[in-house]
Amino acid sequence: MTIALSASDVLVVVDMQYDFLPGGALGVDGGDEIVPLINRLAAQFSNVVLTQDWHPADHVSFASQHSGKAAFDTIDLEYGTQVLWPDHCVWGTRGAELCQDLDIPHAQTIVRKGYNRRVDSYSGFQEADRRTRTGLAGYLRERGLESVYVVGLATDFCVGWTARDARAEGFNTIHIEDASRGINTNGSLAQAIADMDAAGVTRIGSSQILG
Ligand code: VGL
Ligand code: ZN
Repeated sequence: MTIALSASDVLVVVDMQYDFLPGGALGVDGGDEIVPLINRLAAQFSNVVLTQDWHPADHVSFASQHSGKAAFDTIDLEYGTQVLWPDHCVWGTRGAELCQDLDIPHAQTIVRKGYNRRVDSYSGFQEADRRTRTGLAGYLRERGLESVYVVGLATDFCVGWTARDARAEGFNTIHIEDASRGINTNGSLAQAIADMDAAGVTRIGSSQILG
């Protein structure tokens, strides 16, 4: 059975940037494989929003900023445990650019996140301090959008956190599982799926939209 999409549905395409594609600074296995699928899905939606991970060169989430630390180590910051990453999505660099093979000319807005040096932001809705808002929830509400479909990279970080926050904001939230790929560090992928389930995020496959 396929889902009939309506004008109050929005597709949120998370972080489809060169640094998250194979060969990028934080390349996600299979990240390139989902581009054509996301294009086909996006064609079915009248509303599409993109997110873009967007960091200053000295961002707190970069292992390079913490002596003695390596990528994928964790540290404790004021707002909680932070995974340390290779430098990625530095604003103004090619790695931060959205993949040119995305074919979504009708995308309506791009939400950047992670631009505050001291706070990471996996979620498209709010930063890791769980207080600083990006404005996305207000944007969706003002546009009368009610159901949020989430795809992109990476399932266990930016996709998962964006989906959970969408649900927490009261949106009907659907993760299209085969249109996202995970990083999977220290069991993060299974954890993210469990967390989304617990939060009330619905999980579907793209065939439920594309037939
Ligand atoms: C992401 C790690 C660091 C993501 C962003 O897009 O999932 N992951 N920054
Ligand atoms: Zn990042």
